[in-house]
Amino acid sequence: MEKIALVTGATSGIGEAIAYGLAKEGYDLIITGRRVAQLSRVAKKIQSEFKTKILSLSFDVRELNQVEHYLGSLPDKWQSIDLLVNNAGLAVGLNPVQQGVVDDWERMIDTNLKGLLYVSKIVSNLMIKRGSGHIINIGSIAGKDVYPNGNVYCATKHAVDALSRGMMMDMHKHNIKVSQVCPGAVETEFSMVRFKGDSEKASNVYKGFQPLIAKDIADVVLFVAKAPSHVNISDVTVMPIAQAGVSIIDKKI
Ligand code: NDP
Ligand code: 8X3
Repeated sequence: MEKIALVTGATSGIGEAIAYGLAKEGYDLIITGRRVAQLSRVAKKIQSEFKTKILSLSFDVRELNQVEHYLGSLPDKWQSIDLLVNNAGLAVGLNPVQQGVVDDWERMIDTNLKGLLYVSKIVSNLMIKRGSGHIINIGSIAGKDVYPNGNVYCATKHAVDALSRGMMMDMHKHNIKVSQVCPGAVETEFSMVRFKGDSEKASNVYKGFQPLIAKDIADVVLFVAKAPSHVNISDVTVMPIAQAGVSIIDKKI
């Protein structure tokens, strides 16, 4: 087996691009996401180009029993995970707290925060047994600052920021690196999910400037993953040139 990477949320966007980039680098892959057809599309695309061995696991990171079922009983040869990319995440809705939708809040908190924890607990224990590993959390510029109506999404990404630092303290004595990559605006399915399928609202987010593409973030994740064994690039923020802060985007419209 080559080195093994587990990428959560690999069915679209940033996670898909990271999986592709890691395959190109020679990693074998465990890819996850809820959408079975999308997972199979990604696996086929990668395997049409590379000799990558792929284990596709379709589960919901919010469901502890599903996470434990799939990751707690991995076939022996897939347990030696060298790299975990905690990417699965989402924003749902954009409202002031007083008009917040509780179900939206729960989807964000359960996915971005609890899901990341459920996956990390199991995988970090596998890494600790082997005495090495690397965990890269996909945070956000929304984990460094807040914007109007972004309240709960920003809170979950601030939590990822805190967790990344806390996990680094827990893991470094086990020779496990923990890093965080924090993107600014990247054009993916993110805004379609946030606006619940309203394509006009979603496409407006990226109008009037050149956003990042998923590959831009994948390239940074690969750079972080490929650092020499004594180097941990612990926190990287990546924005489009038109963006100078979470809500400072120079739009030419
Ligand atoms: P996408 O919507 O394209 O991808 C999100 C991925 O997360 C999908 O693969 C989705 O898979 C997976 N996912 C969501 N919920 C769950 C769940 N409950 N269980 C399992 N998998 C889940 O958006 P992005 O690629 O943009 O988002 C990836 C990460 O990047 C997120 O953490 C996001 O917060 C972060 N980010 C995005 C930015 C952007 O501007 N796009 C900027 C900063 C950070 P499926 O639906 O198949 O379950
Ligand atoms: C996604 C970036 O600014 O839309 O994390 O919240 S933002």
